[in-house]
Amino acid sequence: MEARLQELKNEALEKIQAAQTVKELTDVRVAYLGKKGPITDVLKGMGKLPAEERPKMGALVNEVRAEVTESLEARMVLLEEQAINEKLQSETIDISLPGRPAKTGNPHPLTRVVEEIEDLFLSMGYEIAEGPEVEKDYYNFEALNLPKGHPARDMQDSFYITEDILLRTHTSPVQARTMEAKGGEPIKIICPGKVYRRDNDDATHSHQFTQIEGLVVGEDIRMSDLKGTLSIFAKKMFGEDREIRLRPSFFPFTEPSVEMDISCFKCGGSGCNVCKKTGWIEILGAGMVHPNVLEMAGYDSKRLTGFAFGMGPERIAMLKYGIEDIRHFYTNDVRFLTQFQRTEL
Ligand code: FA5
Repeated sequence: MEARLQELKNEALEKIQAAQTVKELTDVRVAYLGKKGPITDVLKGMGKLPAEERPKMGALVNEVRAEVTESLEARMVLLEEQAINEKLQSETIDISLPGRPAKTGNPHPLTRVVEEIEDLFLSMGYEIAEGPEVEKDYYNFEALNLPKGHPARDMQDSFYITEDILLRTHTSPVQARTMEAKGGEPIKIICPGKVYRRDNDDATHSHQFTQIEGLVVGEDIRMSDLKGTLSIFAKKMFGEDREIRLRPSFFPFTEPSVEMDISCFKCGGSGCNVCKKTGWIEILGAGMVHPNVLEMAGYDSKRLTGFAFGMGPERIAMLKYGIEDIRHFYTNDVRFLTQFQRTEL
């Protein structure tokens, strides 16, 4: 029995050293030390030995078990370490691979143009004023010299909510509100915001669009001030070479009224598809604030005068960036939006 034990021990130690993986080693452990293994069998057979031999044999079995267990554990530490190293090697990250660029958002092109215009006027000392989009008929029309039944109301088809409340059709009511609030004091504001008209949507018209209004009221404010201001605006937005021209027009809230054209930034004035062969592009409406409007808001029109202008940033953005359809601003197609990266505006 002693010889058998010695033989089993040598066999086990040999197989332990031969095991190359954690799995193989585990199999060796189960084979030699498990419940059905040969060493356990020897233990079970001890009952047949004479009583005086049993302690000696018991000690020997324990010694063999201890030696095999110790050798198993030592080998296990080695093989586990080896397995970890192999895993680390095979899973090495190649840090020389280029990273995947993260997708970043951009401000909407229209927001950028509105902010560009705001920044320009803020740099000229204007303040930003805001007003409600759901507006009283009084501020949208009456306070702007457009009493009920005035034919010029037809120029701006309106969404009425009640007889006296409507979605504002332009940003000019903010003029009227600001003048009323200022109580006769000088004013220098721009009013950006959304407006609504019952226009049929097409490439250049939207039922909801943005406007930026400008209003300056003070002593000795003249048409030449308006022209100078609009000229700076045109050059900053469309390039230093831009010329402007003012054409007579009609708005009930300004007198005289004008429409401003800029010399075509594409052909420089010789005629092309952008300016429809005229050399000029219409940009905005403007004029000297009508004395009735000043008086209705409590201003002394003999002492103070003012100019006002109103523009549509969608049309300006379309011209500036060659966008052929106003509906692109509102359909949120990422293929359109991603063309306007931060650096391009
Ligand atoms: C006005 O709304 C005047 N309140 C502007 C004004 C202010 C004149 C102060 C004088 C003094 P008009 O209806 O022309 O004017 O509109 C101004 C601009 O809004 C137009 O030049 C155009 O750029 C834009 N616009 C008008 N209708 C639409 C529409 N349906 N879709 C997109 N833009 C529009």
